[in-house]
Amino acid sequence: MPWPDGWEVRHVAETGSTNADLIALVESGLAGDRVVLAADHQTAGRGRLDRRWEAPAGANLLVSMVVAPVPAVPVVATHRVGLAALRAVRRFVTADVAPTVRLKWPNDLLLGERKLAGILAQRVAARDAIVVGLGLNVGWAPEGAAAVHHHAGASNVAPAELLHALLGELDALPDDIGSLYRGELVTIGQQVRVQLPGGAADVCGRAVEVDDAGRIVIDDAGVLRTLDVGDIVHVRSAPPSCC
Ligand code: BT5
Repeated sequence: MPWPDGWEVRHVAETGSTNADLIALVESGLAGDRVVLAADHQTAGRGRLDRRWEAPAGANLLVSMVVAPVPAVPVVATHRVGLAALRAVRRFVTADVAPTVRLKWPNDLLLGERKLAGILAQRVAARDAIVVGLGLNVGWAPEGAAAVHHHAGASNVAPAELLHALLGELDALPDDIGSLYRGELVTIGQQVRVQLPGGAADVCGRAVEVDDAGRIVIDDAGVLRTLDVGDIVHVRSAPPSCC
């Protein structure tokens, strides 16, 4: 099946990280907007904050794409990929499960309460471009995470089918995705604990909104805290103090 119009999908069997490779290609002028790099296997898949992204060879979708020029609000590039991935996944899972596929701030896809996909966006030095990488569990998930296969009914889904759907969904998104993104965020309205990088104390409270710059606003006992990075733990029942 040909890729949706205008997309150039390059494929490698194995590499360290598709994000690292695509950044190098953009830096050398060898990849522009709408170039996509997919790998069957990554030996050094990157998560955020120097964490690792794991997947056995051939099981999952491991893909990076170039967004150029950088949007006025750069984080919108990540939101678009998250929304498109969510819509693509919903096409393949059973109807009872589809509504439980949601976004978690800042960049995760959840199925129920389990992580289904993660996104890592990186600015390309000296170029007006961002590389957005997506790891989506299709055939395999680590302990405690979710994979599309387990919820896809009888038929098996290939990672390439999900990529095909994702690129189509990206093109189908409207220019302004603000309300769509917020509407799919399971985090809003929840009692949360936000773990900050660098060992700062956790922030606890109710997630009240995501602002136009993509930052999350936490109501911490009446004091609003606006955060642009962090890992969220959703705290289901609201105890007097969640930290
Ligand atoms: C992310 O980081 O969720 C971003 C992951 C981005 C991966 C893609 S794959 C294609 C492209 N090329 C790359 O090199 N990277 C991108 P973060 O929120 O930091 O989550 C990482 C954490 O999720 C790890 O520390 C593990 O605890 C967990 N994890 C690792 N592999 C996982 C998986 N397959 N499914 C669910 N959780 C996973």
